Amino acid sequence: MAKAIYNNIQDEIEALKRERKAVIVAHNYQVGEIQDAADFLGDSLNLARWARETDAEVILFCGVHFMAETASILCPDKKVLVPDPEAGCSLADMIRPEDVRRWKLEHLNGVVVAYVNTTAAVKAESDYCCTSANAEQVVRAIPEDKEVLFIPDFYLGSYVKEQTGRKNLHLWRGYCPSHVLIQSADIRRLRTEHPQAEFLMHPECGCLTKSMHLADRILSTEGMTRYVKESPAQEFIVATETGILHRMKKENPQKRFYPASEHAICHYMKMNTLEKVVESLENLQYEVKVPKELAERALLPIERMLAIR
Ligand code: CIZ
Repeated sequence: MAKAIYNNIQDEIEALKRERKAVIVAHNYQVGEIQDAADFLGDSLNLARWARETDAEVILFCGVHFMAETASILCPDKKVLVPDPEAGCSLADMIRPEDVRRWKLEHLNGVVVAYVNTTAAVKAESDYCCTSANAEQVVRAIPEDKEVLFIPDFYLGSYVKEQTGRKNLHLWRGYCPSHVLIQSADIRRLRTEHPQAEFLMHPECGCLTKSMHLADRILSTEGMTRYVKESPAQEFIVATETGILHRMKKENPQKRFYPASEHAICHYMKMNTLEKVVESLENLQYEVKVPKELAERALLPIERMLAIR
C-alpha cells in the first residue's frame, strides 16, 4: 500500500498514534519539539502515574531508559517503547544490584530508599523508591530506629538528611553529571544581574550545600513548573537541566527564565528526536520489557513510592 504523504512530521506522528493506539509521554528535560508532541509531559513520578492510568495499548516513553522500565513494571500488559535504546542515565549507572546487596550486609537494620533514577535490577533490591518530589516524605515514613541507605544521588540524599534531621541516613556517592555543572559562582553572578528574579534550585545540584541559602525554593521539576505559574514574580533563575525552560516559557509567555547554567544539558535526554519518534511508532521499536520475576520484585518499592504523597 502506498505510504501517506504528510505536510509535516507532527501530522505524521498524530496519524501513527491513532493507528497504533499509542500515547507519547515525555519528561520535562526532553527537547522542545518532543515536549510539544507529547500527550503527557512531566516528571518521572507523574509520568509513571499517567502510564498506569492510560488505556492506550502502546506507550512511547520519551525520557531515559529507567523511566521506561518503571512504566513497563507498572503496565506489564502494555507495549512500552523508547525512541532510542541508548538513552540511558549516568546517575543510574553509578550503582549496581551487587553494590546494594553488599551495603545491606553492612547495615542489617537498613531500609534502602532508591531514587527513581535507578535500574529495575537496583529497584528490585530496594525497599522504597522516591523522586525528588517525595524523597523527604518517603524518608519520614520510615520508623526512626531504622537506618536509611539512600541511593544513588548524594546531593538529593544530603538535602533529605538535612530536612529530616535524620542522623542514621547513609549516603551513596552518586551524582548527576549535568547537575554538577551548575556552579555557585554562576548563581551569584545571575542573582546580581537579575535582582528581581526568584531563584529555584533542584536538589540534585552539586553546589546545593554552598548555594541553598541563596535559593527561594528547592524543588523537583514538577514543583518548579507549578511554582512559576503561581508566583507573582516575573523572572526566575532555574537551576536544573535546561530542557525544562521550554515548558516554563510556553506555559508562562509573559515571564522570563534564565538557566543557572547553559551547560546543564543531559545528552542522553537529547538523544530522542521527532524522527526517532516516527520510526518508533512505525516499527513498534524499541520495546522495553522488564523480565517478570525482576518486575515483580521492583514493583513493591515503586508501589510504596506511588502511595506516598
Ligand atoms: O524525577 C524526575 O523526573 C527527575 C529526574 C527530576 C525531577 O525533579 O523531576
